[in-house]
Amino acid sequence: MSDKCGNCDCADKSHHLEEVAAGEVMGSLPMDQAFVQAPEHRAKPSVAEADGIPVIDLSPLFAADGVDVDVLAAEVGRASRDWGFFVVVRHGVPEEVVARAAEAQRAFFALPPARRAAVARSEAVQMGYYASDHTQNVRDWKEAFDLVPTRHSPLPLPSAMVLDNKWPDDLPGFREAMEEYGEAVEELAFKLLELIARSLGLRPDRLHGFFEDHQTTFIRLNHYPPCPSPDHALGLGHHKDAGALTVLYQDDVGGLDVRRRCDGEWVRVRPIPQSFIINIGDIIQVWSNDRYESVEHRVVVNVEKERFSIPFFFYPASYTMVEPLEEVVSEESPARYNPYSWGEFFSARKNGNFKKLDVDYVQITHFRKNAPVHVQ
Ligand SMILES: O=C(O)CCC(=O)C(=O)O
Repeated sequence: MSDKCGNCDCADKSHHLEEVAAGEVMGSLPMDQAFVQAPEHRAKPSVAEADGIPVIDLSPLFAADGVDVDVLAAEVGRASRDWGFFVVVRHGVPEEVVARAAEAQRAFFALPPARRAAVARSEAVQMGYYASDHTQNVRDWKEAFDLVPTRHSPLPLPSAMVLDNKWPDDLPGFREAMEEYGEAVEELAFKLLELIARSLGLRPDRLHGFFEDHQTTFIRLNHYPPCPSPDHALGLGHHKDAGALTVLYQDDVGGLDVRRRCDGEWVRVRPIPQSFIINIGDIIQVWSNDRYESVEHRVVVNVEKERFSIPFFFYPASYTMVEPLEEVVSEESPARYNPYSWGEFFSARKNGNFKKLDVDYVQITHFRKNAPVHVQ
């Protein structure tokens, strides 16, 4: 039998087998050393639920009578500045669209391992299934499936990596549910972009152009199986989101922690039905020249319950040069970052992650003016 992979164009199908094995490991085998977090990164047995997380009602955006959108924008601006994340309710994404996507997600992860592995991502085609993700070089207790909303045709990344979808066979309604979800959440993402632009005193559509053609946005379906050792492992290690913003659906299990800006403590984000969590990402941090900052977050797992979440990573086109916007820099507030290519940054992150390279992730701090030179 040939070792050539029938699923993707790689010469060797062993990576799919690795994904199968990893899928089988989760929830059934004892902890492996690869999952063990350094003591300072482990979750304490109890993490306080956060008080005062901004919950923003977006319904004024849909009211027939003219509303003062600037009031809402100011609220978004305050939340972005003080927390770097917030929760939105009455956001306009229909409940049944979210429910269909959540149901399709559960159906996918209920497939036998070999069927999940049949749509495994590869080095060249980075959309699809995987169960061996590492954050900060420690393995995450989760499996995931990445896909791009199909209305977009992202260009190949500088590393020639392509973002083409792999759809599972014989999973009726899966693709349709994901496409419908992607379209509805993208509408919300554009509205948030407009509120953020207004809050920075910019033209409402000032940031839209970065996303109009060939955006590299993708959706991730996360599944965190029950974990025998939640005091040593994390579902997802601490990190900040690299893109512009993230629109996150979480189920009712809970486990998302964010690092509170005012005191640096990890606090738990309580699930609120029919809400989305919005994270400010690194790109908005750079565009706003640090007026808003991306927030560190992680996912804690538990012994009993599996958990599902769906982040929508709103990413610009790969040819975007990311730098502080000219409207926010001045003589008193000079640009704090050198320009960087989003496509190269994104490729480096994806590549390092796929190959599990034991190197520091490329970070926006490497582009800070006067930062030490970063060798990739
Ligand atoms: O599962 C979650 O709540 C967070 C997911 C996340 O931060 C990610 O996938 O980057």
